[in-house]
Amino acid sequence: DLSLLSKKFRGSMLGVLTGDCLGSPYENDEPLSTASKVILQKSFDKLEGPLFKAPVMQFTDDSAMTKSVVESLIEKRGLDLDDLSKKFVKRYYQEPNRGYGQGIVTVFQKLRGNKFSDLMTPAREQFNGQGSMGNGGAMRVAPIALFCCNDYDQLVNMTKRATKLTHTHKFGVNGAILQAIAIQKSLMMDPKQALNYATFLEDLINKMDVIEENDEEFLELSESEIQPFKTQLRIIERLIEKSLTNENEPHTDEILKLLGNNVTALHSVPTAIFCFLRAQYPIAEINTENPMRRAIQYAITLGGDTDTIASMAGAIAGAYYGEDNINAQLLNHCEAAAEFKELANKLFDVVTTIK
Ligand code: R7I
Ligand code: MG
Ligand code: MG
Repeated sequence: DLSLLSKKFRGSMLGVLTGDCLGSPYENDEPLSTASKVILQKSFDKLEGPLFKAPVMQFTDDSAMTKSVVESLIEKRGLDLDDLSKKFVKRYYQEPNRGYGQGIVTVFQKLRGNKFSDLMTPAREQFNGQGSMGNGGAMRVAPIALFCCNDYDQLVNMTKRATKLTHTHKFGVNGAILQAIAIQKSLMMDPKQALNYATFLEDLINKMDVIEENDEEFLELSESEIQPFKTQLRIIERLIEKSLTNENEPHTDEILKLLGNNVTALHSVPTAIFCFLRAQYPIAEINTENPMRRAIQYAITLGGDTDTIASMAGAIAGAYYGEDNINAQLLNHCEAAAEFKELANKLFDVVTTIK
């Protein structure tokens, strides 16, 4: 169904943008208190209501880098690392104050310094040669997941290559792959059929089991150390199970202790997937019938890297539900919403002509 698929493209791209715009004012906050959750609820209600005059909410590096990825995929009709790295760097120097990660700026400086003659070394040199484990690869991966559509091998391959321009640490790369798989999987599902969280997670677990290969040099380590993303996915399953039995709904403290809410991929990508899956069901102190809004709003209440976790949850939710679940009034309050919609349409055209 091409019309549904195009709605899902727009849903995912606008999910990235709205999650980022809505989440960024709360970045680095503590998990929200009950009083702050009431304020957040009212602010969402106002933004979704008619005739609300408010300054447009600005996007951050998450959307800026996503924009470079989608523009490059459209122009080059595929992944062109030379073009993509130039777009990242150019956009950074045009608008350096979009809240970029502390470390990634060094990569941009080195790429500009070597005039893009060596695309891979700057990222490898990050953090004393271990590479960045930040969530910057994951936060910008949505257009790649949409581009690859239903081609799984292409998705894994392209995500690895695009991520390694800035993030070479295994956790940074595998986190981006996990986020990409979650989006692609959501894109291919029928939103009218009930989503079984256990089946959804089981598939991700099986895929991460292969991706996080058991390396001989790590034989001394436990499974959670060798396959950390797989381990986190199992934790998500337990947390949702527990929350649905109601008697002992896990507290935010417990969720954060287990999943995390910081700028590392390992402690943010699984959290975003958790928010998406948990938000299919009602959540205390969040009043909305819309599970996509619920996912974004819930991600923000967890505090920490709110723009990125809300944006990644939005990307998955948008790929699943499509643009119909994004409030039109709300979009008027998000910078560049019309442009993101247009880019989603162009990407959709490219994908449908190639495939
Ligand atoms: O991953 P990255 O692009 O940052 C994205 C985050 C998102 O939350 C955005 O919204 C924005 O706020 O930043 O940028 P990096 O600088 O590569 O990684 C982000 C941060 O993760 C770094 O500044 C470090 O604090 C931390 N980090 C590490 N710390 C120690 N050792 C990443 N890798 C390492 C590491 O190997
Ligand atoms: Mg940001
Ligand atoms: Mg962030």
